[in-house]
Amino acid sequence: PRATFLQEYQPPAYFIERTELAFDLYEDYTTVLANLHCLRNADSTADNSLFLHGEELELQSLAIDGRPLAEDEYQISDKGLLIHRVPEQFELSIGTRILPQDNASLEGLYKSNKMFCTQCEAEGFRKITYYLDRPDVMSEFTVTIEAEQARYPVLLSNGNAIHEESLANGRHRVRWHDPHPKPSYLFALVAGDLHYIEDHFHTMGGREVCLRIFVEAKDLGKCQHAMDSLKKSMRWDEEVYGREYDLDIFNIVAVDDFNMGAMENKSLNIFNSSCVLCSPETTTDAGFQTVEAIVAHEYFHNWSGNRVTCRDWFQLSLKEGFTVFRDAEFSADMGSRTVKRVADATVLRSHQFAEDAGPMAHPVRPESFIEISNFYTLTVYEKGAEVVRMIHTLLGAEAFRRGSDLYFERHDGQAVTCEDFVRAMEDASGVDLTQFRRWYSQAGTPLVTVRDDYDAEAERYTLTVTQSCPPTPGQPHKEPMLIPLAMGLLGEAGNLPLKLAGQAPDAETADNTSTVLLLSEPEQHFVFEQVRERPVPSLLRGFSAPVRLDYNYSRAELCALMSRDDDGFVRWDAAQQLALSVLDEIQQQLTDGQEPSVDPLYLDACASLLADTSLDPALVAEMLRLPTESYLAELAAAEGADVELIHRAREALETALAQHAESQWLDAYRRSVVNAPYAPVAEQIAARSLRNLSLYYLACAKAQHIGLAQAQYAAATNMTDRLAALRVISQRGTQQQSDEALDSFYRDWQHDSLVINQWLQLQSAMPGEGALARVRSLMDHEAFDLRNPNKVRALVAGFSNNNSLQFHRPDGAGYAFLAEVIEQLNTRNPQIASRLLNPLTRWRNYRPDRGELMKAQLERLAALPDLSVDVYEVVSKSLQ
Ligand code: BAL
Ligand code: ZN
Repeated sequence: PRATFLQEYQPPAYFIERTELAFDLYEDYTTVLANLHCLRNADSTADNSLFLHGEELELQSLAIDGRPLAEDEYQISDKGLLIHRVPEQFELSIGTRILPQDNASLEGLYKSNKMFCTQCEAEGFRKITYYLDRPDVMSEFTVTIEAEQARYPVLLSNGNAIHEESLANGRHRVRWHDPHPKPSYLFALVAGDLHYIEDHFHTMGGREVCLRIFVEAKDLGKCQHAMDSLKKSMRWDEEVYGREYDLDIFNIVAVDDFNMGAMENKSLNIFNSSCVLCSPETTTDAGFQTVEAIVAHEYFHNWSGNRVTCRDWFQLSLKEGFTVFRDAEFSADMGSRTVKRVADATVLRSHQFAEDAGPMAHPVRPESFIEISNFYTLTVYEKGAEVVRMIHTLLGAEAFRRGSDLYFERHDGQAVTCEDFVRAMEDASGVDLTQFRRWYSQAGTPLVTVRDDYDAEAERYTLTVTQSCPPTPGQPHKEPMLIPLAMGLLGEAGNLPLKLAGQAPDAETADNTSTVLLLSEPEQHFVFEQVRERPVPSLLRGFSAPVRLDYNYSRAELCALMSRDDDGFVRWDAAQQLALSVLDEIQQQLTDGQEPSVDPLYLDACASLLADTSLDPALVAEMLRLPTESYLAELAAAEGADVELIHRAREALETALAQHAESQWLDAYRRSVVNAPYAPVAEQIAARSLRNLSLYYLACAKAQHIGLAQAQYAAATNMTDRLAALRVISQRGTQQQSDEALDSFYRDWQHDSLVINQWLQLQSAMPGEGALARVRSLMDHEAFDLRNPNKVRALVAGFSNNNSLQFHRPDGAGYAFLAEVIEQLNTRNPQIASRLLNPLTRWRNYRPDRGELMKAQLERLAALPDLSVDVYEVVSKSLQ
């Protein structure tokens, strides 16, 4: 397989001004007739041949301006159709036959349960018809769908329905027209026996938009939260970005078999049902929040992605980074800002930093790829969002808004680049982002090291800050980045006023307690004056940049930040760092053959945190959650992670924290009860979060507390409390208690596939030697289906990502299991197969006994005769 390079970008030689598609859907095949109104790009110097992408298509007819082409006028390969000579302007008619019912890749047109649906991003449209399947070819689409009326009463595509008719033979036909030119990746089609809920939204310009969510009849009761979220998103985008919706209808469809979370097709968003359906009885708080965030994300794409789209797939972060930043701010406005920031920072640090340090490391704007599906990554999405957030920090909210206005105005209807986005931000603000652009081109996580010096006599406090960035594949040397480091200084009585030497007293930062230091050099000094006591530096406030921070805090300093700093993120981070430092010490004790003893400073700090009822319970819960074993393994990568040691140390700390603060846990458990009817609102979510964490720790403290979990399970009226109790019973209860609870859960919920996915996921993380056998037997359970990505993620990815100790069994059986599943999915659904590889790509992070076993599985996969491009790319890069 050949790589594609950003440097090789060429504008298209032809445009397709109008696209007319006619679909005839049948049970055993589908025909697609495409009429493409093509026009030569006057700027192109390419010859007059035309290459159209196309895969897995059976060509049935081909004509230019009505004249069928002779066989020597074109050539077909497994990548597409080459027409040797075409005129300047012409109508190309292509008839193809496709097999959606056999399409297990879930790309292009396929069947999920009994419905037809599509997924075209990034390069799925080429499995529907021959086309210029690239985002810089934007076309006005008219789509006619014909199908059997009884089986498929609902026929949907983008834009407005302009014609409907019943046909004599029990079939019917609907025609859709989308007035907004769009690239093929935003095309969508749905046909099925669907039902909907409907609502309306009045836009700021006075347009009345009809909103519909289409689902199977059984799911009609699970749509209201998504509808509420959609309306909130539409209002928020008007208020915060001045963006108004631009059509009279907006449709969402829920589909069970879907590779991604959702897809922003113009006016016809298609959602993985797990990201749109919810109800208190079946969905956890986290599930409700996911639905709200993804509905918002896809809606926001209407401007950041659809109206202004990407020139090529190297620019993916142009729409994804920006849209993730937009949805994160939306979620922060809807709930708890600090908790949202902590959640996002956790994902960055535990998973994106790992990607940045691994064999698949790539810049936010990658420079090459073999398979673009492999680049829908945390780097492009989440780090990309952090890059946009830093621009927001550097410009300030008002100038950022001027920048986004200019960007949307300047590029409306265009396919553009990350560079265009940055230039609009510069032009609107006057801020020079020349150096900042390196965030788009350099991979790897910068390390910011801070050292300090306090001169008591001169009342001067100096921070020496250095930055570096480790080499990544293809990028051995890195230039310094522009890094906004938000910070403050904590004194005995609270945060100190900041006076930076050399800054005028009226400077923005001079009279408050927080500032943003701009790091641009390998080493810089920042001098603060009139500092009357030795402060504790409060660094990287709000996680102001996606960097690793190194400052040698003492445990006492971390306790001070944890209990008293003004910044919620710093408080949480201090608690995490304190836990890491204590875990390190325990690992050392275990290595030396000693009984672990936990620093009482940490335990007391946690106990008082737990007892402080003035704090946001959600933040308290996050502060008391210990780092995961997989994150600890990432941190230990340099010396080779020892999974058993990590597990034992973490268990020891968990038990100590549980027992030391048992009465506080019990008190928190009792006082955090929610008496109001379930609502997915910040206050209730916070209470449930602390209560369920308390339940977990209580069960760690004493076996008899399992009784509390059993009582909670029996009395629960919502899935958050029910599942939390089940998790505690299954992880901490006896075999019998666990089996009984899991069986009872299955009996109660077997009719609801999304609920059963949570049951599968929960079991994938169960401790004990039998874990792998359990997962294997669940793969044969009636509730499992290898074709359904949600089930694969729940059970298989759940096991390999969240069950560190059992996945990394010394006999290598965990690795062999994962490779087996990847092999089964390799040709069927290469995108999912490739994603499952992730934990194996980290083989260098582990001690050689495990690392070699992991590598052996990668090598076995590499030797498969029919390796998909997706899997090939990840496996081969991991072995390099
Ligand atoms: N564009 C793919 C799904 C999403 O990021 O919204
Ligand atoms: Zn997106």
